[in-house]
Amino acid sequence: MKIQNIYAREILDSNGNPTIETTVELLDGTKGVASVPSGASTGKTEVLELRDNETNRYGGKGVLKAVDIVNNVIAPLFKDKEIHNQEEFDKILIEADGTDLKVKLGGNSILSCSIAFCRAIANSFGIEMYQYIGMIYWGEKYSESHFQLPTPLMLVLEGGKHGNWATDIQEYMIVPNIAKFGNFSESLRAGVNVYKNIEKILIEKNYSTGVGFEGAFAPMEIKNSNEEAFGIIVDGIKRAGYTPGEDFNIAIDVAASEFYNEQENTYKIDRGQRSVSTDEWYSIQKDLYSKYPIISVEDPFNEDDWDTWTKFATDFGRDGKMIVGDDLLTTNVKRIERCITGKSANALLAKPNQIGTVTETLNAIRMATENGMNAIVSHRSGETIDDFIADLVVATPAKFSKFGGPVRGERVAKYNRLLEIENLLRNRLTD
Ligand code: 2PG
Ligand code: MG
Repeated sequence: MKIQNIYAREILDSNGNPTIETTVELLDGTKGVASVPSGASTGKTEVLELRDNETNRYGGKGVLKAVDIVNNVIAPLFKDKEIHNQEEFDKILIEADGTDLKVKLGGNSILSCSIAFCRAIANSFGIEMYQYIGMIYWGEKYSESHFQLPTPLMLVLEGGKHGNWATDIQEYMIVPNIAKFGNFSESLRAGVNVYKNIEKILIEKNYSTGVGFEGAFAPMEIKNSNEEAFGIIVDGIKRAGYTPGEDFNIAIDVAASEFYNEQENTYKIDRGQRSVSTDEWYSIQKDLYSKYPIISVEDPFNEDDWDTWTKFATDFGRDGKMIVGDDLLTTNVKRIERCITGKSANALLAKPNQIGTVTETLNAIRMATENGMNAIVSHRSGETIDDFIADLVVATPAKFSKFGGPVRGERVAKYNRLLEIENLLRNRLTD
């Protein structure tokens, strides 16, 4: 496949911060356009998100340098070049950068090109994006039977950095029992029902119903910081007519590195009012989680504390419960390898922009799932309407999606794409 041109521009993400959108044009006239998301609670070992750092423009968050790199450094690498597949495309980018954290060209510049190329090829073949990703992932073992819709971890309450610290825990999600609801669309519908009932409960309590970065409620009136949130969710599930622990379970993202104080080696909880040691934080969490139907805990401890992670994963990560590494693993095969050896977590949160290319994201999912870990494909708190991650989760063995609440256009874009794929797959089977 010959590349005709690659070019980028600066656009806005869902938080009003600039991000990059890139177009890859093939010689046959087809195009692929992609834009990349941006995290707020980022892991230390993520690839570099290249920003202009010119404080008089978007508070330093402009991405004109990244745009310039795509237009004037990356585009010439591919001009009139014959590229055979995604791996070859990504390898050229990885080698041109040459650093572990993509500090030369920027992870955002590189990823926008990688996804745009992936989309251009799918368009040129006249196939769906998930089919092309599936071809890359499965190679000779490619079969449509690998495709499956995920169980959505649906965000209903948010705090931490995403929700003005309404709670210490960053994300509270409901997990529909997809076997019980029968399929993805029914699970989503039931999840929206719970979401709406939680809204009613908040209104009755005179709590605010404004949403945080990812489309879930972030009521500052919430008391007792974390525990009340669990109570509200359980009530919401019941009020919608479902049984907690059966129809719906709960998943959380603690994002503990965000309130860990390195100097003191303490966790600052209760909106920063109380400092507790690692051991205390461990037992507070264990107590809390034993009272509610929690089946997945993400980032319960600081991202460097591998030993405590291992202890917690052994202790809590049993009976199908997931201990999810996000900041711990940063979609990086070296860290996933360490995690597998040390049994520090049993699930990977896969985010393409933590590592910078489609190929490396697929490698991370492969390493995790071939070694008995679950994989969850995740959005970022700053998103665009790009729906690549919906196709990604369908094409790979990742069984879960984390795409936020069922409101805000940039979140709904991913859910709507999953609904579309569900239809496409259903029609194919009945063809
Ligand atoms: C997370 C993500 C997505 P952010 O911590 O899992 O919810 O947040 O994009 O801010 O890193
Ligand atoms: Mg996280």
